[in-house]
Amino acid sequence: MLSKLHIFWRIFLVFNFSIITTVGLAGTFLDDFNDGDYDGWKRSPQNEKSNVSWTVVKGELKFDPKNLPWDQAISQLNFVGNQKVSNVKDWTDYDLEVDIKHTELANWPGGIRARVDLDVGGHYAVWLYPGDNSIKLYKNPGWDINTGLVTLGQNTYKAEVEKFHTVKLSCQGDTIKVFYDGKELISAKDSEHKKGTIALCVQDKIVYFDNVKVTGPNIPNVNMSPVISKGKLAYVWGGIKNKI
Ligand SMILES: [Ca+2]
Repeated sequence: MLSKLHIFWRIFLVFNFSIITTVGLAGTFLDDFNDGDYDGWKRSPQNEKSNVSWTVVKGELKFDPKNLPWDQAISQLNFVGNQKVSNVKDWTDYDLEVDIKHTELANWPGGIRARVDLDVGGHYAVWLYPGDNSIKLYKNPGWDINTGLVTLGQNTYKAEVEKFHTVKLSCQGDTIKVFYDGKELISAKDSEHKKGTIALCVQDKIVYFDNVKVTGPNIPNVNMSPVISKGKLAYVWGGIKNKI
């Protein structure tokens, strides 16, 4: 039989271990959706109530346009924060990396956004065009991609379906860069959008997103999908109880 003090210390250590593994590296925000939800993410005002779906399937975030016409399907999911993250409006200089899997060699699967202004929707965006192997960096003053879009740069890339590839949008001061699988493809200078949150954006194709990672000096150290899931924690608790 273990004493009450031993039991206390065992429980204390388990909780500390879970907190340490959840926090991770300094200045890094992570969401790998392995906890089965997308807590903290919210749809943009554009088509906010349309019948497209954003769902977590086997630890990946899936967008399905549900065969709606593009102007009803187009949708964005912004990270707006939750009880763990409250400063998204102050995210200034950071790199956003997202794994993206396309399902067909066709245009209009969208891309990712950074420095999104949650009041009016202004942002920088990377859009991929698998139909013609091109990738573009845009800036845009509002939620709707077609309300004043300006192309800041473009390049070609080798599109591939049914496999994840990493897209990075780097915003450091007025230098905006785009990387694909670690290779720099676009570099531009622009100072219009200075801070704001991140977003995933799709027009009218099925797209999978995973491993959202943001790094920067004012980015909180948060893992939105903790290493020790509720199921595993219950297992650990069960193990402790059996030994008591
Ligand atoms: Ca995942």
